[in-house]
Amino acid sequence: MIFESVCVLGLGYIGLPTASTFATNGLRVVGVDVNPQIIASLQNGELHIYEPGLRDVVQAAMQSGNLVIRSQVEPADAFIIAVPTPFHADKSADMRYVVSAAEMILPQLRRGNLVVLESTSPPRTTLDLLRPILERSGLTAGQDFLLAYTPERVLPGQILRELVENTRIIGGLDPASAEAGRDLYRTFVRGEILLTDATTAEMVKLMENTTRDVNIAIANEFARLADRFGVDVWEAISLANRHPRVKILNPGPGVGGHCISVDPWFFVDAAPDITPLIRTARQVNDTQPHFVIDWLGRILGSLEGRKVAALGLAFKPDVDDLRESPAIEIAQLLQQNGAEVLCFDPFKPDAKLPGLQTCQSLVEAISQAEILMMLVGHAQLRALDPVALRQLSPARIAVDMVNGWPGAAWSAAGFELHRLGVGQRV
Ligand code: SAJ
Repeated sequence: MIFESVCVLGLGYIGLPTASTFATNGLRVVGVDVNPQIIASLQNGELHIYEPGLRDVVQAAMQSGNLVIRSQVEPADAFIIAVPTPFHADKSADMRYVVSAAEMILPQLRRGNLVVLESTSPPRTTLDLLRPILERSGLTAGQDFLLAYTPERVLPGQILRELVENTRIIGGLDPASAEAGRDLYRTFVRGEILLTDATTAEMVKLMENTTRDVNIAIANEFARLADRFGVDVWEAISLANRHPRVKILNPGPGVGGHCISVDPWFFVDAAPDITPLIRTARQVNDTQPHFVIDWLGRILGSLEGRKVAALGLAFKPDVDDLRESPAIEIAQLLQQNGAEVLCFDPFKPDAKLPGLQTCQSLVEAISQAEILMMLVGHAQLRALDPVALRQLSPARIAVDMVNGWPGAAWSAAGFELHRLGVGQRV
């Protein structure tokens, strides 16, 4: 099939790079969002999100005339839904954005169109939720229009490269739908494109993120065990990883972001009776900030009145995304335990967070601190020079949650350095 135009619904971390990349590869693209502020800023050439290289691609796409930004869906050969799928307070999937995107497509859906869902979704969403909504048009999926699911699998921080290079899985309602999806994404995907059915593709996505979540949970549990048994978990992991079939991930302050901390719940919610492992892994990772606070209480004594510089707020290194960030949860818990916390993130120096005091600069955050705490392994924070910090801060205690500060250099500079997952050797 040949595609000349595509309409992308949702201009967030996935929709915007996808829409722009289609446009720079020659398709006419209408990017649609329901948030008027996002539309206004994009129309002024400003981005509401940070992703390395994205500004250039969006500007190139808009300057070429191939990408236009709209608040309403316009007719196109294909429609791509890339809207958020968060969860409710009870951890059930909140599919309202997918539903409203599908309803926005309805009036424009024509015979021969392809509709693709990219949003991470519970198993059978394409068949049982999306299909019936689209068929309210009077057209039948598989006969009159094509319907597919393709998971986005790009890593924040490397989205533009991974969008093009990663293997793409496309699951069709029927083989013709999957093949049409392949023809569409071939526009820019240089990696392999593998075809399957829609529900398998949905499961593949959830399985990937669930596997990562479970693996991080075991790493976090190893850190707790190492702490109890007087072992350095980082050393133990690097030695265990010399086994040819073992690859343990990194423990840390917890699992954040809008993917790995959310997606496994879609399985648990859809089939609670058969998913005890997935649920437990989620609980381990969700409680990691509390473990961190208990550990800090044990090594530092009472937190009451202690002046802490909390360095790093993002949900992971070298991104500016603060969503579901365990670093923020730890800063809040520190404060609830009586500490006086000043936060700084080099990627979001102007972050405003409820109940937390944020600083515009590193110096501001550390100049009165008693304890320096690295919560996120941003390269800039890892590279901090302890000798220089001694001149800028009265702090003599440092806490490293991500094994990012070399112990010998910090001790030589006169710091008492504590690392998460490193128990007292006796
Ligand atoms: N984390 C650890 N230890 C590790 C790795 C990560 O504690 O060893 C933490 C991070 O600090 C962060 C969280 O886990 O808080 C998630 O970070 P991540 O880098 O593992 O993943 P995301 O959420 O940025 O992106 C994931 C990716 N999925 C997989 O690697 C299987 C990405 O490919 C997906 O496209 C993305 O989710 C998504 O959108 O679903």
